[in-house]
Amino acid sequence: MASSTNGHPSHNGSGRNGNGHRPGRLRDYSAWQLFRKGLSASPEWPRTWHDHDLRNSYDVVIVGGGVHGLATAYYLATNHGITNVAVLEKSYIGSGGSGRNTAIIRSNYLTPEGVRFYDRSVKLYEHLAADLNFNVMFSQRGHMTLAHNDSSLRTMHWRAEVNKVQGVDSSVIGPDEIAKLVPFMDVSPEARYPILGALYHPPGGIIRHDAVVWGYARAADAHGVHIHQKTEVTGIDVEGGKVTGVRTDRGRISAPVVVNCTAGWSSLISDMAGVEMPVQTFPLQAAVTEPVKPFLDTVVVSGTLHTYVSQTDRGELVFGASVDPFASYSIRGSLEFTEGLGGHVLELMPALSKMRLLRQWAGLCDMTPDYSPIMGPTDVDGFYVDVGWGTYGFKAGPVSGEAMADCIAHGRPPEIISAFGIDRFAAGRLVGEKGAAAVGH
Ligand code: PYC
Repeated sequence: MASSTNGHPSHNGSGRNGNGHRPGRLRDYSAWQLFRKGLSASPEWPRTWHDHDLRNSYDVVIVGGGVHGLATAYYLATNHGITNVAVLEKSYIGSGGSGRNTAIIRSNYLTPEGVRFYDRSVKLYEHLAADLNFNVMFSQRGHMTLAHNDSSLRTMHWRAEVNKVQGVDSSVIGPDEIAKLVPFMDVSPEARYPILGALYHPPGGIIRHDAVVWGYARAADAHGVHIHQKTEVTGIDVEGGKVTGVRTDRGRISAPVVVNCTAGWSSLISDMAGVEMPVQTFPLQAAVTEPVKPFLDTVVVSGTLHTYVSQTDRGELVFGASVDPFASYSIRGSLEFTEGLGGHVLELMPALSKMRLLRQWAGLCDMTPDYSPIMGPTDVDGFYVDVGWGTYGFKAGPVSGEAMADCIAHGRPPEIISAFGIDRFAAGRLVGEKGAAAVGH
């Protein structure tokens, strides 16, 4: 059951989607029945998605089997009836950024374009479990960004005002209120980095990121989309300024529409179509502790201390930091990260000094010059991009899928992504979202 700790609505996975379609039938099972069925092939419990032979041609080929690619396929099918769609994933679905993030959902951005866009994503996430008939465990437990100095407090006020104008619940609160929400945090004026206030955003929270990927995959598959895992794109064919198909390590596919929904490899895939991207790729590391009793029911972010922390429903603390200070495609963890993280987290929450880290991981972040994504058509007819997500990609999955599907179906970007076109860099119409980053970059 999706949880809600602060009165915001959340939904479990019992409903049908907007078209009355129920992707997969699951009954209530006891733990023992679940275990038995998990180990046996049961006709009552069908495969979540299927393997297919590669067709010679599809109407739309989506490169990248993460939340963006799968959501785009799902909304193409459900909102526009376009089902002759292939999602190509070089590894397994969710193996990239969608499985390598800290699962934070929020819409307290800095620009009106950004706030509207991410707010639509929060709204879609609120109904996603019901739409997909899959429990994505969205917990709207509130999101708090701490200000430790006057300039960040000023930015928090700025964001709160922009958020309110766009109808997003977000306000600046003081140390007393912070102490009530997170009782064990050191809000004393004697702290090395005293907390002057925070931007508090009640609808923000965390989600089960794998479940979002699996839910979209199952629902897209149920609508006839072909999900091809272990299928690497090796080239994109363009003739006379028009995309004609892709080459893969399993053969060639003709397609009038190809969509780049990759993260980490977005500039390499776009290069194959001859489209240059103003993107640089940086690793972002994160870590998780052993589980402990629930004590933290808010997401806490400190830009000054380069860290953010939340507690999962299983009790683990999930920590993240800034992106690594060098461009790289490496997803190896580093000792520098762990040491820095430990020092910073303990400044905020000294009581955690005895907790043990269990694991750490890294994802790849494609950073654009203005920290906003690049979405929509390109100069190559039929070649679309949904890339450049920096550290904001996972939270944008549903709205990106919905908007990209609309863009492909109508051949032009819908209003909600019109500010994020690739032409904005040459035109100087940047959408600066650096000030809304969880931590400094
Ligand atoms: O923007 O909330 C965020 C975020 C957290 C981790 C990476 N990005």
